[in-house]
Amino acid sequence: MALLPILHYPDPRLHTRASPVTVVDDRIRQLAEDMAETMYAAPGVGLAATQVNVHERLVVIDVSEDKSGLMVLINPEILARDGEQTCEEGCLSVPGIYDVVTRAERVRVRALNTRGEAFEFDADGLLAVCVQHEIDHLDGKVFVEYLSQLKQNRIKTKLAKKARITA
Ligand code: GNR
Ligand code: NI
Repeated sequence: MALLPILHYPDPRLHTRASPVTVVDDRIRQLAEDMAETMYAAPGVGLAATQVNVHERLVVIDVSEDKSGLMVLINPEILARDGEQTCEEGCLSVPGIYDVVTRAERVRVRALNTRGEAFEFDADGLLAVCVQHEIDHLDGKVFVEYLSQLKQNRIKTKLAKKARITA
């Protein structure tokens, strides 16, 4: 078990497009465990490998109140999306910043589990938001990129300043 350091926006490594996982082996299972531990410690409801500087398509999500709903999604894909919802989002890579983003209300998702088996599920509400937010990370996209350029610049300045005094 290990806590992994989380990259903070505007770190350019957050804009890396992750590669598909080719073999689901013990290395991937260990990474998933460490990412889950890191997500719970933060605490957060999701974490993409991109955020811990591993550029492979793996995310962990748990939107339950009691850590009972851990999902590990390997090579996740959105097969269908439906409707719209607007949710106030935050991100462990953009600490202290919260703003609203409009995304699909419902998504159908296909992924591999930690045994390398394909499975599909439907998500709505916060889980749907979280799946879309995490897949964006794997594509090198951070939620603040949905905000106006003015807001993005303010967030960059604020976090760059904070990084200077905490580094
Ligand atoms: O912990 C998180 N909370 C959250 C709230 C609303 C919308 C998305 C999220 S994901 C975030 C964790 C994170 O940064 N995952 O990449
Ligand atoms: Ni995030």
